[in-house]
Amino acid sequence: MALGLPSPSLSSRTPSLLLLLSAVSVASHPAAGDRTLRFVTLVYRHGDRSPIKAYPNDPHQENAWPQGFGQLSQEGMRQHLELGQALRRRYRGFLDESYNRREISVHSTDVDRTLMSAEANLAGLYPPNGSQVFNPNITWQPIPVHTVPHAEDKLLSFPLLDCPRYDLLMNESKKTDIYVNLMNTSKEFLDMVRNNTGLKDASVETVWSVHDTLFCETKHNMTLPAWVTPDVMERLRKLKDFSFEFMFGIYKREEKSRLQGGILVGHIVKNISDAANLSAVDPLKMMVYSAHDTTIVALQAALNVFSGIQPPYASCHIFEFYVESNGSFTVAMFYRNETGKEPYPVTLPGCTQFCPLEDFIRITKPVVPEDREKECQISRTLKDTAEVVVGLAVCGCLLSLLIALLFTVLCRQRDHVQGYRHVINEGDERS
Ligand code: PT3
Repeated sequence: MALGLPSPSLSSRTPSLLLLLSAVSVASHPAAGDRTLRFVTLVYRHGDRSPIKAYPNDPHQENAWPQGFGQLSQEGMRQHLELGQALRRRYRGFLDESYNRREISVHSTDVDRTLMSAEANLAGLYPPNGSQVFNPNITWQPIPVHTVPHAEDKLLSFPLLDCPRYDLLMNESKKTDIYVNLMNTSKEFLDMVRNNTGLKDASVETVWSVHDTLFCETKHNMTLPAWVTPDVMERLRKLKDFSFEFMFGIYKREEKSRLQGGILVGHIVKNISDAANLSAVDPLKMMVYSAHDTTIVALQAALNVFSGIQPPYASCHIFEFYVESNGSFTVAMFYRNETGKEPYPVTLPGCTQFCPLEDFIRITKPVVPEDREKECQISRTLKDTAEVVVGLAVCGCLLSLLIALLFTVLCRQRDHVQGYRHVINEGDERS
């Protein structure tokens, strides 16, 4: 089972990718050194799934999939079971051997594939032993996975919508050179995709879905139509990776993050800061979020550590919070994007691998919104204000002209009426 190694992406890579790739390949074991692991946060993508949808001319429609669209496959279940087992190995001695409801809290988006992935993962992390075996025929025990309805989810379902300021930033992103160039160089290709798929709309932003469908079909040994050559798949893959960067980066990454992944960063930083209270009895040791590729990208873009490549199935971004031997606190990040390999260390730009907590908070502060709802409103820029002033002035002039015209007409009418009476009066006098 391969989760896929990073490969070059479209845009020029940020220094963070270099840091990520040049980093030491073996992660520090949580128990290593003089530091003590205190709290862990995991954000993972669900496992292998069926496609979200088919394109109109697709020979494989929904009935080609055992559970229909968007569902976790058995391969996806195995991927998460394996991740859970790897986490059990990594955190042996930190987590209790038996499930302890006080030490772990698991949250998922309200989607079948993420809920099921969390369950498969927990089966690997907490196989029951001793008194927790409730049925000798199954090496599994139920463990709660919390969720909120999609419409109320403001933490894990990205991109978060209903944000006019974000919409504006996305429109402005379409004016960037990188986007315009890509549009121009992809025009013929997108026309070809549109013709073959029967889609009305196949743009740089929407074509990821065609790649997604074809990718799932390939993974599940389905025959692809003749137009889908390896070159076509490669171009679709690049466009799909670009669409992730486009959503959360490329232009005004920091501001986009304040409206998107920065919310999750703020939440994680808050939980880590709470874990710094060493006098807590039965402290929470692990917070787990089961989510999507977009969740990991939004998070990594906010942290400025996104490599530009779609996170593979069951990939996992790890935050480890330590108490150092001198009593200070540090945060270390890791990214597991390949089955069977230790997670890669990820360094927050501007900090060290074991980043002092206060530096971690200071560096991430610019992407954590204070009041997202307010920031989502479109603020009046100086240009907007000037436009409003000019508009008002023009309206004012027009109104004055209208009043002046009205006044003149009224005066003339009055003169006319008075003149007529005068003639009558004159006539009366004469008679
Ligand atoms: O595969 O991780 C993924 C996707 O995020 C998927 O889970 C999803 O929800 N896509 C949204 C399609 C509109």
